[in-house]
This record gives sequence, C-alpha cells and structure tokens, in this order.
Amino acid sequence: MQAAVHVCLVAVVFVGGVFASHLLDLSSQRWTLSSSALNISVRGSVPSHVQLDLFKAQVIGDPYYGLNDHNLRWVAWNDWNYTATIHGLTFLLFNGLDTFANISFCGQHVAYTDNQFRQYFFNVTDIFLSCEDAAIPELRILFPSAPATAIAIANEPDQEVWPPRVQIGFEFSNRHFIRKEQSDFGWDWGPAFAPTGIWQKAWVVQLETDQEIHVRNTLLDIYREGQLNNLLPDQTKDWVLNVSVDAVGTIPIGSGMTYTILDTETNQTASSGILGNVTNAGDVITGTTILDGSAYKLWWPHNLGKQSLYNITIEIVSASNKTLASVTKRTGFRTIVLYMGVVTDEELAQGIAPGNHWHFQVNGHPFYAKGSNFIPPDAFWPRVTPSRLRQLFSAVVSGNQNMLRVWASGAYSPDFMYDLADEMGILLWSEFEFGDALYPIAPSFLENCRLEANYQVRRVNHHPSLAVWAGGNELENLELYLVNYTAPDQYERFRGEYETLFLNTLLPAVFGNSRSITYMPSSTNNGYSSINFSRPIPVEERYYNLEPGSIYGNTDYYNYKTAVAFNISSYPSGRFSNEFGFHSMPSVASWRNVLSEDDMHFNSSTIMLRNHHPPPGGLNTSNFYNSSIGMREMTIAVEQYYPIPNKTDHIANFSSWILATQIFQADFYKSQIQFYRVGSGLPSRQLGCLYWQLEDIWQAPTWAGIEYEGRWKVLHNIAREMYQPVIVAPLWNVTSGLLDMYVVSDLWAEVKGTVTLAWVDWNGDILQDISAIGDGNATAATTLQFSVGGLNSSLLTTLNISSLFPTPVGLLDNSTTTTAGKNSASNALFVASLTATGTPVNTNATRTYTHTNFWTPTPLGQAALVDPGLRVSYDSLADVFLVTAQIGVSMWTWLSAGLDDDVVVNFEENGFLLLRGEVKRVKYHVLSGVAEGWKARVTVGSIWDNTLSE
Ligand code: BMA
Repeated sequence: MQAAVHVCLVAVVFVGGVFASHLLDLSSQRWTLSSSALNISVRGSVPSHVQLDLFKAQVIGDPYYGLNDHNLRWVAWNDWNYTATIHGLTFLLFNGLDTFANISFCGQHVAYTDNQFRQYFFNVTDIFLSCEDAAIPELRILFPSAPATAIAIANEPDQEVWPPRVQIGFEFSNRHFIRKEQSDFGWDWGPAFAPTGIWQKAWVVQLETDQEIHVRNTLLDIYREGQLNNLLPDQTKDWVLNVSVDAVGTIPIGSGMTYTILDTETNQTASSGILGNVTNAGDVITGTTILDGSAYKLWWPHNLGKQSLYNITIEIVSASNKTLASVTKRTGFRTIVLYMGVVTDEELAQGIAPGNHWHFQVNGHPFYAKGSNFIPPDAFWPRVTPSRLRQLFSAVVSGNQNMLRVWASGAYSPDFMYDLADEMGILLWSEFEFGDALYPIAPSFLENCRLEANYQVRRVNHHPSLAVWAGGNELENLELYLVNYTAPDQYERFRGEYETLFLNTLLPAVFGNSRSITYMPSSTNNGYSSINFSRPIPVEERYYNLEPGSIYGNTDYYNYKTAVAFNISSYPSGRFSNEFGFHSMPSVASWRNVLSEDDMHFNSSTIMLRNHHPPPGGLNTSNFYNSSIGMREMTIAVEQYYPIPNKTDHIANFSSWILATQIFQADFYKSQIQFYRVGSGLPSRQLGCLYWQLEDIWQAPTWAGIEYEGRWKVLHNIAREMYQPVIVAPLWNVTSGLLDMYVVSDLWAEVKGTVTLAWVDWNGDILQDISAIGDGNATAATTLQFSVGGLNSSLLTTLNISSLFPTPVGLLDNSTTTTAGKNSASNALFVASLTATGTPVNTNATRTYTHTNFWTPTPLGQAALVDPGLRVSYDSLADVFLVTAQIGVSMWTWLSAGLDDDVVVNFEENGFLLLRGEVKRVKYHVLSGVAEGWKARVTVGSIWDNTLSE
C-alpha cells in the first residue's frame, strides 16, 4: 500500500509536474457531472454550475430561453455529483461550494458543507494514504438539491416559525433557512434556478513538510490612529496598518512578518519594515505597524480625485529567517465613514433640520453619493467575467455614478469586482447576504453566519472601494414593520432575534476585524440612537423612536400609483435615498434573444411570466406572481403621460410600447433624482441618491437601467445626465402651482454661472406672449445669474404656473384637457439652459459645466407635438453621430442600432431634448457584435413617433 502511494506521487511530481507550486488548480482537472437517478453523465467544470454544464453538454437548452426557468425546475430538484480523479496531498481548499455538499475522497467521507459563502479546507492526507485504490483516488462532491434541503430543514422538529406574511417567498420557499444566494430561489426581477456546483475556485494544496504553509485569506486594515468604526477619524493622525493572515498548515512558532509597500504609479517602494505585536495562533498570524500619516497619496472615488493604489506585500518569515509565504494585496489609503452623528447646534443654525446625519465622508469630506443598486449580473456567477464587469463598471463611471449599493440577497462580490472598483473609483456599499426575511437564531445557524461574515470581511477589507457593511436589506423598515403589523404582541421577541443575528453576531465580525469600516445592521434605517465603544455591542439602533420634526435616516420609496409619479410631495424627505424605482421593458433587441416570434408582443405569456412584479405578497408557501398587475402598471403609466402607441406593424408597436415604458421610467427617476439632489441645500441636507437598479440579471420587465446584454435603457442615459456635477432642476409643486427652479452642485467649491430660461412652442419658436418668468418682470427668454455654494443647491427663481396657464394641468384623464391655441399649456415647453464655471473636486483648473433641462405644463400625451424632422448621420472623421431636429422640438430623442445588425452599442447621450436646428454630436461604444456597416443603419426617433400609426 505504502509503495503504491510512493509510485503514484513520484509519477505525479515528475510526469505532471503539478505539485511544483504546491497548488493544483482543480479547474484543470477532468470533471464528470452526473445524476444516477436521471441517468445523466456529462463533462463537468470548475468553477461552474450544474445548469451551465448541462447546457454545454446539450442536455438542456439555454436556461434563459423562453420559459426554461420554469421548464428546468427538475434540475434544481435533483441531486448532482461532481467527480474527478485527483492525487491529493494534503489539503483540499474550496473558495465556494454552492450550497450543500457531501464531500468524499477515495470513497471515504470528508465533510458536509452547508454555506455557499464560506471558504472550506480539509486535510485529506490520511484518507489518501489509506486509499484502497490509490491509482484512481476519486474526489466526489454530491450536491443534494438546495430547494429540497431547505424544505427538509424547515420541517425539522422544533424549527422556528414566524408570523404570517413576514417571510417574503418566491418560487422556491424557505430560503431564509439556508446560506445560499437568496435570489437563487426567485426574486421580483429574476429567475429561480437554484443553481448548484463548485461555483468558485478550488485547489489541492500540497504541503510537503510541516514547515510549509499556504495563505488562504488575508486581512489588511488601514486606518487613522485612534479611529473607531462608524465615527469620524482625525485626518491628521498617522496610519495604522493591521495585518492578519489565515493559513492552511501550521505557522511555525517564532514566525514573524515583514511588509513592503509599493507605489503602483511610480513602481517605487514607499516603505518597508517588520510588523510588530505579532501573535501567532497557528492557523492565523497577526501584526501591526504605524505608517507616516502624510506619506501616502490618498485614494478617492473617481469624480473626487485620483485612485492612488499601493501594493502591500507581506512575508511570513520563520525564526530562522526563511520566507514561508508571501502575499501581495493591492490597496489604497483612504478613510470612509457612513456618518450618523447628531446634528449639532452649529449645523442647526445653518438651517439643517434636527435629528441625525446619514451620509458618507471620504478622507474627512462629506460628498454626494450618486449611483444605483447592483444585483447579481447573472443567475450563474461562474459566467460573470472580469471583462463583463469592466464593461458594466465603465457604464457606471460614464454614468457619473460614484457609488453602487451591492444589494444583500445576491452574493458577496468577487475579488475582481472590488479590484475593478478600486481602479475605477467606484465605492461599493457592501451587504451581508440577508434580505426581506427574518432569520433563525439556532446556535448552529448563527455560528455558520459568523464564520461566513468573518471570512468575507477579512477577504475584502483591504479594498479602498469598500464603503460600508450593512447586515442586510430591508430588515428594519420592512421585516420588523411587518411583524409589528401582523403580530404586534411578538414584536419584542422578533426584534430581539433580529439583534441576535445582526447586532450580536455580524457586528463583531466587522468590528473585530476592521477599524476602518462602518457597520449598520440593515440597509434602510434611522441610524443609531447611541454608540459607545465601552459596551460589548457599541451600537444601539434608533428604529422608529423619532422626534417629530427631526430627520434621521435613509429612504426606500416605491409607489406604483403612477398618478402621483410627478408629485414631489409624495417623495420621502430623508438624509439619503438608497432605493426607489419603477419597472420598464427591455428592448426588442434583448427580447428577441430569448423569445420566439410568437411571443414578441407586449403581453405575451412568456413576457407576463417573466414579470415578477408584484411579488407574491409575503406568503411563505405561495409561488406565483400576479404578473398582470405589473404589466398593467407600466401600461397605465404610459397611457397617463405619453402618446399611446398604436402601430399596425406588430414589432413596431411592440418596440414603441417598450420605449414608452422606458421613457416613463426615466422621467420618474429624473423627477426623483432632481428632488433628492436639491435636498443637499434644504434642511434635510440630503447627500445621496442610489436608484433601484443598475442592471439586469436576465431579459425581463424590471427596474434596471442596463439590459442583460449591456444595452442602456433610457434610464441609464437620463441618470447620467442628472448625475452631472452641476444641474438645473425644476421642482413642480402640484398643490401651490409653483415651479421652483434650482441649481444644484456637488462640487466642493462655489460655482457661478447663468441660466437662460425660455418658453418655446413645439415648432421651436420662442413664445413671446408668455412673459411671466419669476416675479413677472422678466421677458420670455431671460438669463439669470446664479452662484451656488459647495455641495449645495440654490433657488434660481419661481414660476407661477397656475397664473400662466389657468387651465388645470395634470394627468390625461379628460378632466384636464387644455384649450388649443398658441399659448395653451399643450403648446408650451419650458427650457432652462445652464452654463457655469467651477472647479472639479481636488483639482485646480476650472471647467465649464453645461446642462439643459425642460418642463412641460401638460403631459406629453396631451401636448400638440409636431414632427421634429429628425435626421441622423455618421461623421466618420470625427467618429460621432450627428443628430438634428430640422422642423421642430424633439422630445426623448432616441438613437438605436438597426435590429438586423447583431451589434450591441450604447450611445453616450440618448433620450435627449433637441431644440429646432440644434446639432447633437453623439459618441458611442460598441460592446459586442461585428456587423459591417451598422453605422449607416442607425435610426433616430422621438416620442412624436409614438403618435404615428406606421
Ligand atoms: C426593494 C429591493 C429589492 C426589490 C426591489 C424592487 O424591495 O430591496 O428587494 O427587488 O425593491 O421591488
């Protein structure tokens, strides 16, 4: 037996050479995926998911096609084996097993795992040495069905139960019992595939002597001396570098650590030395040092400065000075705090409403967070590649977004995602994967969560893009609210359970590993009522203990009653908006990748079944969506505000309806983004706006601004416009009939400039007759000067709309028909054009900012629109598209690549206003597709086209 093992090892070392680095990447092995019950055996891969491997082997069709999300449920209900022959000494190391996994080696049990988000490693030396059949030592990982296992756990005796309607369930129920991506069981924007498999990288780690170790995870924590989580640090202090390395194998007694810091820009060593205060627990070694507080360039989000990055190399060195392991992490020097402190008397005197702050400060500076919510970009993470994410993040940067909230209930972001965010200057508000449910507090469940959080916090803490940790999504504002609503007598109990997991278990995972990052137990909250680091759990939540007249936390706002969509008094007034939205349809180009010709119409059954809004209403056992409500909401919104498409050609009609839903979505978000940004200068001192949601997980009617294939919906373009540093923003008060014109700037220094205001008709002529701008003394086209302070808004002027247009304005419900004629509301468009000079944050050179915005006193569906005479041509010298409106004003001007061209292209500006005679030069980005000559086939349309029948 022993001899056989030796032969085998020698053969591996010399023939395969695979142990030269002591690491065998398991993705290089030949894997088999099989199910004996189904009599399926195909080639498997690592990292992968069962559905991807079955698709590759042509056992199933494209999981995203048609109704395959329904038809392929059998995959999720079955158990699957991944097997490979490996010559394994001494450890198996898995960065992720999704989700339940029975691991055996040479026919012997190794382990059972039950958490998709943990890293696991096992010493299999003894099994390998005693392997009966050493020639073919088989590694077998049996993945039992996740949905079936979740049901089995739910049915265990004495299992916890919650009041009715608290656990938000989707297609597969009981997600809250298992540590798996919660949206794998369905969500209101995504499919339910419950994928399974070795979804992350895996290795055989061979340690030949007991002096050898392998680094499996590294924590770097960089903070200002004296800094405490959630509190503002002193920016004049030195930096502290804390290092903690997790190893496979035993770190020899007497080992120490050295560090070298390399400036990645200059390639020069910035400093190096030996870490002090070393403690060695055998499997983890920690050490620390102080670094000069002003010797390092700061890292900033992309619109606030440079993304200076440093490589820190840590070497673990034995007592005899032998390097045992070396690890390099790219990091940056910055402080970031989500500040929830009390509004001071001085701030009250400045006009800030009492209560608490709720905003981010980077390197000691408050800034306006502009961005959106990130959901899993694919139902199958193994096919999310760095290049796909780079493309998505390029859209984020070009969309003027500096922060993404990486929503809980997906998966923890891969390292390459943080790396990209570090490079591109995108802050990632990160969340533990718990959401829209209450979770068990059984000790084994809590321990599982603790280990998961500990691993994830340590893994990503060095990334300067990490902005904050939140325990989960919508736990206080929704879940505890629901308990209080359905079972008020049990509220105290469930709030206590919530604190057991989210304060007593997850908070120490953050505070115990990191001094640099803020933690809050749930995404939408009213902050803390007290914080005191002499308590074991320093944070005490405020919940709904609110003083009337005070403003506290962040807001989450959804309203599907579209009649009030543009009524600003329906929007929440808080310190920060972290979610709001409405769904729209993806483009025809997206749909035709997954729909048959028969299904290419607005309410086709496949589209209806892919509309998961509204969700099943929190009924744990229910597994259906009332999609017709979601489809109707989009339809009603279009009917209320825009020309109603009615074309004879069914694809043209489909396309017009799609665009109309996208225009409503963009219009609604625009109205809210303006409102929240104006708040930076109001008592709410509102400093953040993250809309729901950045991108799609598949092709479906959702809240996304970017479609699955990467195409920008109207929303992404309009958000890009509204997230520019300096904007002019009309806020319409339905009740008073006043239109307040604001200038908003999120630059840090004063901005000065002019705004030209004019009423024009749809032909583009100035309406000389409507002269009442502001106090009524101004002329029809008038230029006003403004100055707005840093990170502020200022009121430019107020227009009394009801005196200009005595006829009521509002929805298209017949009661509001305006009289025809040149000066009627239906013939008027208010245009505001801003030109300003300002200094971009952290630069010296001044820059010119421009923005043109508009407002109409009547919905466009009621406006006397004319054919704007749009033309588009491609200017090959300048490599831009030129768009003009030759006859009239073009609203929601929309460029698109021809449908026959298999090209995915985004136009840098789209969905814009074009005044008569104006020429817009539009740049573009091709994401994929090689169609020759597509540029000549680009078309341009506008909302006016939706009035046509052809
Ligand atoms: C909020 C989010 C998500 C959801 C979205 C749209 O509730 O947190 O859970 O997908 O709204 O409904």
